[in-house]
Amino acid sequence: MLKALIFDVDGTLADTEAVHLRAFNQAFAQEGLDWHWTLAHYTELLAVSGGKERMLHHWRQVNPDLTELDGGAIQATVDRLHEVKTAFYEEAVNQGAVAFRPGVLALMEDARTAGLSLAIATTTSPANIAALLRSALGADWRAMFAAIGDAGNAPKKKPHPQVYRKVLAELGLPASECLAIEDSSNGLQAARAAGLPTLITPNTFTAGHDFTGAMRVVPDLSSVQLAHLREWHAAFQ
Ligand code: XBP
Ligand code: MG
Repeated sequence: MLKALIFDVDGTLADTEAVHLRAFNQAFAQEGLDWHWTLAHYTELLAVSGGKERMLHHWRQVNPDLTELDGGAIQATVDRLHEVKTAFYEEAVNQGAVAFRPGVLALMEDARTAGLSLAIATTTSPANIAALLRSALGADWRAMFAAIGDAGNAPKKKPHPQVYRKVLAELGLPASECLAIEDSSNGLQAARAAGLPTLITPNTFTAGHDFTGAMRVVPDLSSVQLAHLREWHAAFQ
């Protein structure tokens, strides 16, 4: 029986990646770097989950000799860039740059009314989650979620299943009684490796990903009702 919905954040709750991209480029400019990520390049870079990991990956691409630098100095630079990027992202979200994707809010409300638990499983930073969910759900957003896994408490990024395993442990439920809702191949792999049936709602950044193994792929949640999820979930077991 379906008892909990576990939502990814970036790309699933909201189309955030264009806002992340702008924030990365603003951080590079502010910190005096000549890096500038185009939309096409960023779409490729999304194969690397996590903002810090993504910047380090890019740095290694543009400077193959990076390993000769001091590891501590590299990490300090990436941490600083990420701090600046997060501030730009938060500011944009606070100014209303992103809204929930169609159907997300209605499904959350129906699930809660029916007594299901809601949870979050994301690789993104806690500050980003708070900014988005505060703007979409209001000041009391935290009380709506039984568990939140994020970059702060699950450092191994998707496709590693750590964040989903952590959320399942906090929910106290077996994976078979939960459903993950994701937008990307890395997210799908993480959820499946944790044993979770997974519904995919792709977006422009992830439309070309491989979704083999998904419970179902739908364009968005606008025509997905809780009754559908219960039916698909029961048939997938
Ligand atoms: C999303 C991400 C995140 C964001 C940036 O993946 O990879 O890294 O792009 O956020 P998912 P941070 O939706 O699978 O969780 O800069 O805070 O890492
Ligand atoms: Mg995502």
